[in-house]
Amino acid sequence: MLELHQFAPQFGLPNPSPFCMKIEAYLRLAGIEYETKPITDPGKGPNGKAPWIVDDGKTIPDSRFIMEYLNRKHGYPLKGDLSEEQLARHHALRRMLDESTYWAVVYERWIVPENAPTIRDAFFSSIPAPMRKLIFTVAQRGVKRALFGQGTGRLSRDEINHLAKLDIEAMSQILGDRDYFGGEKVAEIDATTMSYIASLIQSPVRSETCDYIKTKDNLVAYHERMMKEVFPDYAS
Ligand SMILES: N[C@@H](CCC(=O)N[C@@H](CS)C(=O)NCC(=O)O)C(=O)O
Repeated sequence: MLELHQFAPQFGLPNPSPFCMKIEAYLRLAGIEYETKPITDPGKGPNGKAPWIVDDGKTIPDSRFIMEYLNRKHGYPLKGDLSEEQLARHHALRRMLDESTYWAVVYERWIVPENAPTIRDAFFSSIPAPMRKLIFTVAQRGVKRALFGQGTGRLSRDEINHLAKLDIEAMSQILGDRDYFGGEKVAEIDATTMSYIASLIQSPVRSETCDYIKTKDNLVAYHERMMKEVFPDYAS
């Protein structure tokens, strides 16, 4: 059976990582059997990041390549009757979330001083308290470096939240009054959108972006619907 290597569930979410959650959502939506293999150190994975899968003796890291692989193997199970143009729009939306919104989530969780202890005590709970602070400081330094290299780390907190709120506004406009980002039927894009929306609505930390998304009635209703449909074992 396909193995999904990912972090353990946290914060009432199937996964604290939107990259991991979207693969699990995809597998459930596509009806592909899988088992989860909990990890604590993504550094031990094939490219040092979570998630990765092992399937038919092949190890595949990176949610983008995992989805491509599963699409090829299972005949694009979530394509429905979407046109090439619709699929291209979904591609652009997915990249916005993975390459833009994601970094605002990371910044708020790991760097903002009032938020970081929540993440420290959740992600490093197995490490005794005095040691935990030290290990977290080292991990946080790595995250800071990544944020600075990517560019988000060079912005102020207000600027970061401003940009993330534009992403939220775009998502809300795109969804409109439809049930799914795929349209009338659920589609591959919904695995990604639902994961980011869940990470923000059920965020373990407070931020302007998290407060803002809760003002978008269509995204809140979508979140509640999708959690019931895809992750009834986590829906509240
Ligand atoms: N492009 C990758 C990104 C995965 C990723 O950034 N995963 C994060 C968790 S949300 C991670 O493992 N980070 C560990 C690190 O960067 O050291 C994907 O789509 O799977």
